[in-house]
Formats: sequence, C-alpha cells, structure tokens
Amino acid sequence: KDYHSHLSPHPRGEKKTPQKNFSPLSHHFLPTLFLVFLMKHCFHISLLPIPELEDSIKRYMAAQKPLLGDSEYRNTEKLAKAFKNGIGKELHRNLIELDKKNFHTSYVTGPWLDRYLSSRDPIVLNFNPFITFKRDPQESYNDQLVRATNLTVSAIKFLNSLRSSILEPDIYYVNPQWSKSKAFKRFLSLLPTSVSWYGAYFAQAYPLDMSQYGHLFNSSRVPKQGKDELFSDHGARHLLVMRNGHFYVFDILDPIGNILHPYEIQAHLINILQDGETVAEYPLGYLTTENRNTWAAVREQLLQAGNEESVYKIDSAIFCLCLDSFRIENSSHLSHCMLHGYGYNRWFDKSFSLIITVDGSAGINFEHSWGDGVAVLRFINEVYADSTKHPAVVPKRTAAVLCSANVEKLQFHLNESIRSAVTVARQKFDKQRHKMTVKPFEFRKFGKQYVIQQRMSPDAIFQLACQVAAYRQFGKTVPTYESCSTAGFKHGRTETIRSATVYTKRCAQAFIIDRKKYSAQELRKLIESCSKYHKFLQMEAALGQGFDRHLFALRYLAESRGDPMPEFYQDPAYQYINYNILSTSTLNSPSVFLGGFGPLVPDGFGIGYNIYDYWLGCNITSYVERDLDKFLLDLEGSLNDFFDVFQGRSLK
Ligand code: BUJ
Repeated sequence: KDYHSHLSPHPRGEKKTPQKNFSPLSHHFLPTLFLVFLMKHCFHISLLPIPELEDSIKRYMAAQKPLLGDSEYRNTEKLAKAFKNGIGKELHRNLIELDKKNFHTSYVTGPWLDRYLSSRDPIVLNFNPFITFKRDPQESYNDQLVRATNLTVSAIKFLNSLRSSILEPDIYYVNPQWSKSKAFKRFLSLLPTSVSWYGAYFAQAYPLDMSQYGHLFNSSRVPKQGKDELFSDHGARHLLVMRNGHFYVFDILDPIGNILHPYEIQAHLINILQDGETVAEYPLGYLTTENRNTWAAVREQLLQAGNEESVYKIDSAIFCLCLDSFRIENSSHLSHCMLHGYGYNRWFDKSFSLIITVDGSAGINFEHSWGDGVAVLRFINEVYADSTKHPAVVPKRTAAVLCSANVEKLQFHLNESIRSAVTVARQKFDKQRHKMTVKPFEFRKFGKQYVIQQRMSPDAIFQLACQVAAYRQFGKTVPTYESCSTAGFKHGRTETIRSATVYTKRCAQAFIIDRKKYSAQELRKLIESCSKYHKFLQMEAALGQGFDRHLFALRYLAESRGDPMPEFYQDPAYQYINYNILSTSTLNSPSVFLGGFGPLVPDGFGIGYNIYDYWLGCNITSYVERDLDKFLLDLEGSLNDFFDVFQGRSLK
C-alpha cells in the first residue's frame, strides 16, 4: 500500500513496494536499513540523501492534508505543483550540484547550523534543552560535592577517550545482548580490519555519525550581530565553575593531558563553595539569556572594558560546572532548575553545563546549535555509568590540604552601561521564566511491552494520544513536530516526523465526536491504521526521506542566491505547518530521570517523553498553565480510552 495514496495516485503511475509494519525497531525495517548501510559502505555513499523533489512534495501534501480545509488544500496543491515544475526544480538541481561539490558534509549541515546561529531569540527557553541524570543508586554519593567531583572526573575521562581516539564508535545496537557481548567483540577482533565493519552490519550494529563531538568540549556559542559563531579552543585545560553567579577556573588537565587527582579537584570545589557564598552583585550570566543582538552589543562593551581574558576563559573552558545553592523540592522544580534556573548561575552559551544542586540532583543543559540529543545522550550515559560504577571519590573523605592557589576567581571590570544591561537582562529573564510551566506526567496502565503485544508501535500510540488530546483542546488537528535523528548518515542531524496525519485526525474525531458510534473493534482498527502509518513515517525520516529538511534547504538556497522568495514558501499553509503547536522528542536511556525543552511557539507545548517497559512518562512545558493542566487531563483521558479499546471494552 502506498501510504500517501489517500492524496492522489503516484504521478508516474509507478507501483510502490508494499511497506508494512515498518519501524526503526521492527524486523521488516532492519533489512532495509541494513541494505542502505551496506550500499553506503560499498559505494562510499555515506551522505544524507537528498530526497526526490517529487517525493518531498508528495510527503508535504500528505502532511498538509489534516491541517487544511478543502479549498486551502487545493490552493496549496496548486502552488506545490507550480514549485515542483518550476523554480523548485531548478533549486533542487542546484542543491544536488552543491551537494556533490561538498562531499565532506551533508546537504543540511550548513543551512541547519545557520538557522540556529541566525536566530536572534534568547537561547534559553527557546533552544537549550536539558536532560537530568538519575540519582546515584548509593544515596550517600548524592552529596553535592561528592557527586560534582565524580561526574566531573567521569566527564573528563570521556574527553580523554575522545581526544585519544579510543572512544568506541557510536553504534545503534538492534540486539544489544548479542552485539555488545564479549563474544561478539572477540569475533569482530578476529576479522581482518577490512571486513570487520561487515561483521558489525551482520550483527545489526549500525555506526552513527560522531562529528558533533568536536564541539562538545572547550566550546561556546559567541553572540554576534546578525549571526552568532561557534568557538572552540581544544588546547584549553581549565574547567569553569559557577557558584552564586561568580566564575572560577582551574586547570583540570596537566600539559600532557593527565587529569588532576580527584581529591585535588574536590579540594578546589570546596574552596569555591566556601568562597562563593553570597550572590554576585552583577551576575553576568544573565546576559546569556538576552536577545542575541543585544547580548552581542554588551559583549563588545565587556571586551572593550578590559575583560577579554576572563571572557576568553569562559568561552574556552572544557565545560561549565554550575554548583547551585539550593535543594530540589520536586520534579517540576528540578525541570525549572535545569531548563532555565534562576539565570545568575548559568552561562547558557556554553556547549553544555553540568548542573548540580545541594541535594545532589544533576543534569545537563546544552546549547543546541552544535549538536543533537543523540550525541549528548551518549555522553550522559557513559558519564552516569562511569561515575556510579567507578566513583573517583567516596563520601566523607576529603583531601588533607585545601590549597586554593590554583583556583582563579574571574574578575570583571563593569561600567555603568554593562551593569544596567545586566539588570535589564535579569528583569526580562525573570518575567519570561515566570511564564513557563513544566509538569511531569506518568501513565501506569501500560507501557512498551503491552503495546508491542497489541502489535502496535509504542511511539505511535503516545503520539496518537497527543493528537487526540490536542484535538480536544484546539477542536482541530494542529501542526506537530516529532524529532528524528538522522545520525545514521554522515553529518546527519535531524528530520521531522509529521505525526499529525489524516489517520490520527480520523481517529481523534472518532474518539471525541463520535465515540459512542464505534465498537471497540472498529476503534482498534482506527488506532492500528495510525500506528502503521506512523511507523512508515518514522522509517522515512530516519532514512533521510522526510520532506522538512529538503524543503528547508531549497528555501535556504533561494535566499542565499538572492532570489525572490518562491510563492510556494509564501503560502500561509507553509507558514502554518511550520508553526508547530506540539513539539515532541523522545529518548530512552537507563541513566536519564527527566528531560525537556521549551515550546516552539508561545501558544504551544514542548513534550519530552519516554516509553518505558511497563509505563510511560512525559515532561511538558507551556507558557500558559491553564492549558497545560487541561492538556495533561486530556492526554490521560486518551490513554485510558486506548487501554479500554485494547482490552476490548467499548467507550462510555
Ligand atoms: O529536532 C531537532 O532538530 C532537535 C530537537 C528540537 N526540539 C527540542 C524542538 C524537538 N531537539 C531534541 O529533540 C533534543 C531534546 C533533548 C531532550 C529530550 C528529553 C526527553 C526525555 C523526557 C523523559 C521524560 C520522562 C518523564 C517521566 C515522568
């Protein structure tokens, strides 16, 4: 079945291969993925593919269908056709030529980075996501100082592995029990290097792009007028520590890359904790919460006022360790703390900050332009595993001598103009953060295992529940973004899964408007069709066969050629589909407790979720509390309805 066939027959009249039960995790999907990777390897086609323009337009129209009325749809169809046969064709040809000339990277890397760096919106709340670590299973290790030392040491061990090129390749394991086993590794080591990759492919272990790690350490986003820049200095050996808005640095590596003794690191942190007891009078961290042009201007003033060296030390530090001075009260407080904090003890421009509170809660807030969730998650997993299995320091033991000579407190010369910029930034940030609500939600009636038993996709079911909840709230299907990694390709970043579909719309209407008219069996069929189509879209996106990045790159090309913006992009329907009311992302990890990110639009939701074996959970952000409570109730209602249907009960 051609899943886009509800729109029009395939223009060339070609018959598409049947696509059944495809999902990145299903068995049907894997041979395809296997073939793609094998081909990539054999023919050295390792780049993200540029989809056929015709396919992108078809996928775009399929995604528009549930969002538009009949006449709007016809109008958009007309514009899409004209684009496909006119300027779009030329742009597409041009994009392919450019891509061929830039063999070292993917067609989307430059434009996507540009999109991030050109945005003038504050990065906090709008871009930087957070991910928190689970607590250390040994409660006494959750002491702030002990945890900060252990996580820092493990993070530096990761850095050293990366620098010595001994970090194991990032691999997506389909059968982790087998392919991660010692026996498999032994089998691989016996193969000649030239064919060992094939061994990995046969074991269904797929390598992922690791180029983003180049910006994980020693890096910062630097504000500039019009477009920011990414800065890295891999020669720097110091750690940046923030405490109550004060900045401290100390060399954590010696000149040949050896890490300081863990108890020495701990002693430095004790010094910092003792020194920075009161909040700085003008905490410069607030400036990183500003509009990027405003911040760029103040930064220039900072440099001119004689702070170049201190600013350089912040930018080039290996990473930023934020030692917060309060305890976490509940999950919602934890999310607020990690997503935006109180502003004074953060430097949001840093590639990532490791944040640790008094009760030992720990998390990462990361700047998004340089990398995506997959890279950060691997780092988090390894740091968590190492810090809990091989802790560098133990509780209730500290270094005998607390030498503070090696810790430098950064000093700044601030003039009136800079001081007032800090005050203004603080006022704006405080206003904005008070508008933000974050709430976790847990559903305990079923999880991954149960949905798999129903022969459906867990991800599709959660996405469908969001669609039904949104339909209840907005009375219509709304534009939805689900993030999908394309790290399976060289320099791949992400593609969008458009989880609002004609199938989910039909299903939402059945559950909301006509709920009593349908039998449980009929409703189950509707859910099944959503699940199948979602799995298909998920597979397309993971293989770089979505439409969002392709259309985005063509638009970027038109802009950079100085062309007038094609009518296709001026269509209100194009603007609308990119006004994503629901922004969603999921991750699955044994080390993660919570995660989240702000909504993409002021009246939308940011939904981070995870589907565990026997339950599912999400963490939702919104700027309007009232809406969020209702959304959560509707989400729960939808999941309860699905459970009734799965159990064969009709709806009441
Ligand atoms: O798509 C992209 O290009 C990148 C996306 C952008 N966006 C945030 C807008 C979707 N970025 C990511 O997807 C990174 C997100 C990283 C955080 C993910 C957090 C999800 C974990 C939630 C666990 C919730 C558990 C709740 C338990 C009660």
